[in-house]
Amino acid sequence: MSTTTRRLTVAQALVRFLSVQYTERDGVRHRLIAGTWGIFGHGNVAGIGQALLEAGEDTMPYHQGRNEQAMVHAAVGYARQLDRLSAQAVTTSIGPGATNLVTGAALATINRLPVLLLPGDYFATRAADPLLQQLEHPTEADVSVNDTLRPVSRYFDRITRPEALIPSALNAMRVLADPAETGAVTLALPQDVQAEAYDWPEEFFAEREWHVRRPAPDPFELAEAVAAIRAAERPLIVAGGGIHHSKAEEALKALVDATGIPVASTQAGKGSLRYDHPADLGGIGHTGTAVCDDIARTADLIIGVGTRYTDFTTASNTLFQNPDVRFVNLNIAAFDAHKLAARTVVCDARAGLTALTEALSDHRVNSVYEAEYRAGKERWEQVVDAAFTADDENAVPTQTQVLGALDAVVGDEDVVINAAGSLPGDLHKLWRARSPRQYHLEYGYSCMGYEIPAGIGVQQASPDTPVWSLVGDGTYLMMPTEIVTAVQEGLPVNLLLIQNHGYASIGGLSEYVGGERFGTAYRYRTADGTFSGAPLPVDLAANAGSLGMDVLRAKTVRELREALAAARASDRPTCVYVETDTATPTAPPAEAWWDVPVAATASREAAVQAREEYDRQVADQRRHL
Ligand SMILES: Cc1ncc(C[n+]2csc(CCOP(=O)(O)OP(=O)(O)O)c2C)c(N)n1
Ligand SMILES: [Mg+2]
Repeated sequence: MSTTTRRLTVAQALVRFLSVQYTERDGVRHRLIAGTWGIFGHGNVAGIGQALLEAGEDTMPYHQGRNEQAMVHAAVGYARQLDRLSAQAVTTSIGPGATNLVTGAALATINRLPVLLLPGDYFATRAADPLLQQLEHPTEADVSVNDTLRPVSRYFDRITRPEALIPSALNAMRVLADPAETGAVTLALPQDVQAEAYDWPEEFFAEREWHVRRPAPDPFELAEAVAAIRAAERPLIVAGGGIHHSKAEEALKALVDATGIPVASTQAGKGSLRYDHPADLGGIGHTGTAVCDDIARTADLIIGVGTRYTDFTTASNTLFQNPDVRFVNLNIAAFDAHKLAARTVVCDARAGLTALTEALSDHRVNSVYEAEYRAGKERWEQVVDAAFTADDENAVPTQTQVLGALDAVVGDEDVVINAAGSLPGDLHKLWRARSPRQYHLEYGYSCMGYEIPAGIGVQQASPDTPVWSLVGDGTYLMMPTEIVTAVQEGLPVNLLLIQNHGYASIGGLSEYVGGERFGTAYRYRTADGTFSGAPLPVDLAANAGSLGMDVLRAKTVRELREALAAARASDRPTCVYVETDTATPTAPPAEAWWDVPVAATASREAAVQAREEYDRQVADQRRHL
């Protein structure tokens, strides 16, 4: 029996293959690779570039980016908005185009968000080495700069022969669609191989559906978890990003409504319950709310659902202070389920929460405990109100008042995106998440520059949803490039740009750890060699305007609210620019610690004192065994 074959280049075959891959979960189908971002150079211009051209927009939509890292951020934002059921690919030239992917790949892998990376690579034949941009390794001839993508990828292969694409492409799809393993997947493509023709079996191009599984809890593990919850006096759920990925928000609400167990959320998990649900205690940990951290300190059972327990969540292992505290972890990844010596339930979040609700339908926490956390939540609501509200509408807003103005303008479905600076802490403490996808904080990698490109990805995924990218001035300067992409694609992303002349967050941290704000302000260099002169005369609003955005400058609280409303109503990408009052403290202080080691010996007094404070705090650190 002869097999039918089709003669195509490796690049043409890959694009055709990618265009017919689908995910399926709960009976709903999505394109697994819905489009391809690309910046062309030698290494992909004649291979993947030609293949995309030949395939056409209907088969494989192409998006033009400005920076390779930013293209990955856009793809990550897209995948997160679609619960990881649809992803995008990113193609690059060899050398610098490829290594620009590394930061984006790390971000994707850490946050467990799928993206397919297709960097060009050196000639498999080595016919003309060294190529332009080739790193020649004197002792390991098969090393290329793309090997830097190995530790940040969940799957990596270099396609050095055409037929090797077949198993590798299938494995790439397996990993991208796997709810536990997903992240960045890299297929490095030597440029000569991309252009080489091969007779591909026709079956390679047949539609393929990748079922995104929802593993049910193991009966033994479930029974142990149920027993632990029944025995607990002060249980607390820690809701992580896994709840969103699994679309388990309603299942969480059902469990909470049945049992009265309160919910703390990580940065990735915020919005798992609506902010006004009586059991939603808001953010946990270093950037958490007072009520949440008080309950966490005294809880005897922590039920982690879809969380990685980062240091921000555990306050660097100083938060869970009850001597008898125990952990039950529901996680689809056994690796995370086993953290903090927990009882494990390795399963899909929705499946696990639904099973717990069934098993605990007759169980409710003590009413005294319920009254305690509800009262704490009401007190915290007043803290939020105080931080959001400005007494004088004609004054320059503080940063929390900027968030208050945004809070007054957004609807239930608006998406608010942020990743780094002082905003993540303020948002985690204060933001009132009204719907599951509203709070889009990338805090696995907390990568400055994620916000604007991610806004594009989110807007592509949800064309009718107002999208807000929140950035500080430092973040803006790091990666404003994709504004051009939003303009080109007609995506009405809103940019809220907060000018405070430097790294306010790191300045504050530096002061706390005895660093005296060294190197954190954007100021002129003075005669003594320090950056302590006047603020720099940069005009970031003009910069955003020069890249094609509409710009609204707001000087007061009132002007800001009006500008935000106008931006939201506009169908063009719009930047709302505001300078903030940094002298008036309106952000609530940290309720829990974060471990940033301080110099053990120093000649400057600030560091000596900071070390004394450090030694006091670190004494609370414990290992949960
Ligand atoms: C790519 C990257 N580089 C460095 C950091 C470390 N970092 C975290 S916040 C921050 C400063 C952010 O400044 P800005 O965006 O102006 O926000 P602000 O702190 O002023 O609120 C820095 C340098 C980071 N998170 N990401
Ligand atoms: Mg700043």
